[in-house]
Amino acid sequence: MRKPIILITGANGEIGHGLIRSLSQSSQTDKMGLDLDNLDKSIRPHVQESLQGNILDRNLLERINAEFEVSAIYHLAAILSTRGEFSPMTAHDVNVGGTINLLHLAMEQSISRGQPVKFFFPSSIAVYGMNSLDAKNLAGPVSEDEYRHPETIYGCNKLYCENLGIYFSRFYKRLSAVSSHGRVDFRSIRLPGLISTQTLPAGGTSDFAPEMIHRAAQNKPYHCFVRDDSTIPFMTMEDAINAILKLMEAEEDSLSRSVYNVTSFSPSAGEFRDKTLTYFPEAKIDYIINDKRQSIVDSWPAQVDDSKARKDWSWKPKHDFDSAFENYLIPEIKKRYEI
Ligand code: AKB
Repeated sequence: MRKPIILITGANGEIGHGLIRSLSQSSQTDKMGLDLDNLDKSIRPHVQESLQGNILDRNLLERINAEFEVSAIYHLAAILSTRGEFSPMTAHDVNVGGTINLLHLAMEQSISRGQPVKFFFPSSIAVYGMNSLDAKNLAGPVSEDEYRHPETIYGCNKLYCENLGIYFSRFYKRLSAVSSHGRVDFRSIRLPGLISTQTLPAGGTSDFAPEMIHRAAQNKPYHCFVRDDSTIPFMTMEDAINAILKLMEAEEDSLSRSVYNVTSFSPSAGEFRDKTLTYFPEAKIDYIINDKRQSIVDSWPAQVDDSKARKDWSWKPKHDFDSAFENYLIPEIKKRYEI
């Protein structure tokens, strides 16, 4: 008999750390953490299986298919927007090749188990492209079906993988005699910039906000790489994990779509700086603009419309900008740096 598990890829990542801890409290099913590197010791107690490997290694995925019964996949492994721009071909291989491999695993598992496999895919505000600052500033909250013109390989990959997931869940091998409709229960959230207190961001373009807070907490100077008026949607990692779990627990017939926006607040970089200074008045935060990374942030919407998530699966952030700092970011980051 194969061992029942929930599979989390990118387990060592920012979302992986928080999600694995939450899943260990919310689900009785054993968890498998899969990552390119050995699992961090901080998350090992929260998984029953850990595997070091590459999501591009089909033999590895075949081994998982043979030895385990996978009821759900949280596919978090990805190369983010800034890092992807230095190596678009590698980003495509990992972000798209890895995702189609995991979707194929989900389909194989569903066929062999005779039950649907739930599949969470973290998409991103990077799928949007506002094509000018005027368009961005005039657009207002952007809904899921607007401005889907990504300007990074990461955004292109995420938008394509959203459609891959919909294909696998609704149209897979549509000329076959037997329909595979519904075998893969694909669900996705276009995540905004995320602020985690437990992990440092790696390779993203929204990293300026979390980097600023972590550097201030360590009393280290920070050179913000975007202008002070740069505005994109953000949320705390705590709210992101809550949103992911809430979407995955929602009744399938309550969902009007496969891909949803969520957001909590959209402060400018300058407002992040001012708020950070109220808690760390000695912090040294200035601006050394990286024009290339600035152009990426300028292509992303200032706000997104998350009314469909609120309507379909009762999404509601726990934190607004003020409470995020007061009740989550500052207390948790002071614990992390023993301040
Ligand atoms: C990035 O900056 O690339 C990510 C994202 C906004 O999806 N954090």
